[in-house]
Amino acid sequence: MTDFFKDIPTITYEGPDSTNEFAFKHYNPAEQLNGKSMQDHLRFGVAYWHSFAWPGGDPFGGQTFDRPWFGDTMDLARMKADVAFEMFRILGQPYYCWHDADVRPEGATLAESRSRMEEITDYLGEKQAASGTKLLWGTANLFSNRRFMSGAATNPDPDVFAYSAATIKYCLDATLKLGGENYVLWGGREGYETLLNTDLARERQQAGRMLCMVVDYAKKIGFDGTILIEPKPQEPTKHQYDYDTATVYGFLKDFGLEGEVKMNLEQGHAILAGHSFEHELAMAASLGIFGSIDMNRNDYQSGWDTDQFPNNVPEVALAYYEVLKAGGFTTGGTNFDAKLRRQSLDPVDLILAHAGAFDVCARGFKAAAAMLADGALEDARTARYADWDTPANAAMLTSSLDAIAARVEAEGVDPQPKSGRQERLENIVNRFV
Ligand code: XUL
Ligand code: CO
Repeated sequence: MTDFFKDIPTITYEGPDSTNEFAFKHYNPAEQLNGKSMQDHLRFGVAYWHSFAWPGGDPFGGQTFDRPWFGDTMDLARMKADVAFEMFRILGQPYYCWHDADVRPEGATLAESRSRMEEITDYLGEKQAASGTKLLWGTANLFSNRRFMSGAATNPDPDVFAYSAATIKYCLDATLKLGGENYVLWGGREGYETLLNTDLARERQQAGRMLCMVVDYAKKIGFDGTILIEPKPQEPTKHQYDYDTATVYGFLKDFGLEGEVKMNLEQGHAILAGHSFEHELAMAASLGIFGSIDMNRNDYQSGWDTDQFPNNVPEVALAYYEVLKAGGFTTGGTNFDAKLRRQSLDPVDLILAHAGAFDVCARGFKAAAAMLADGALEDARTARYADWDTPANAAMLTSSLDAIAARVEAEGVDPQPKSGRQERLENIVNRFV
């Protein structure tokens, strides 16, 4: 036991009328909806990195957080784990996620980094078993150390490719050992700063081969979780290859991996790509590659990846609407890849940021489920395309330009514009949020 969160009570559900700061008002983990508990629908996960490894820096200043476990010894890594699992107990969320670099200090050599990973995952495994908290996903940090400054798999230096492969291998081993339900690849440095020094075709090939080897190795060791790619258009690189869902799908198709790899979609990354979050979710679902979400938002004015906790129920509702239409989560979940603002110094800020985010998501999720059950939106969408259901119209898609042209003239086809009814549909959404 540490005393980091001393005097902070366990957060439980008290209902929408509660004014207790330390209570859920909307997230009742046990509440049943469509035959499943809210806990099982939402599958909340806490990100180790922003909550326990991030010092509060920004481009103009360093550490603001004073955390007793900051440092690079294994004893401090164990203290960090103790505090993390104390927060998990207070919040009661079912999952957490890590990068290797978050949970233990890097060693002087790859072998030492790997053996430290084995040591800390023994400890994390004991803590998981004692608490019931599970690993939603593991991932390798292939972007912080200066060796990765020119990329990991896409690096011009084959030694960095090799180092990256070896790092992913031990991170996959660690994820399997801890029963992780997914493995994530976010290509933070897989991109370029300037085309003047970049061979795009070669780098894309290297990234594709690395991903094939990841999929092969996961199968070899019997990892039956989902391999996920997390797209982001830029930042830290000027251009990142995993730009958005549609771009990643083209990449997966090229390497024959579209049936092997799914997407971990992040709200803030969707915004950076010039999309809405629901666009990315709907696109992934339509391509059969929806996997999991990072539910952290960006500030719409600052234009960079601010990783804030969600607080906009209508936005979250539209996101979960797409998640529900895709059939909900299987191995995926709702990870909060979210960090406090650097002025939010207190331990209690960390707890209540998450508790509030759980409530925002629960409200959004319930609104989404109600919109889907109501059916008015889906009925309107179906009606909009109904003319395609007639045999003559459906046959057009396997016809030819000249045959269609002949029919247009013979039948005097004369399209009559119809309203898209956008405001009426937005009014329907407003009934639920
Ligand atoms: C970076 C980001 C990462 C990934 C995991 O923007 O979202 O934290 O989620 O590497
Ligand atoms: Co993320």
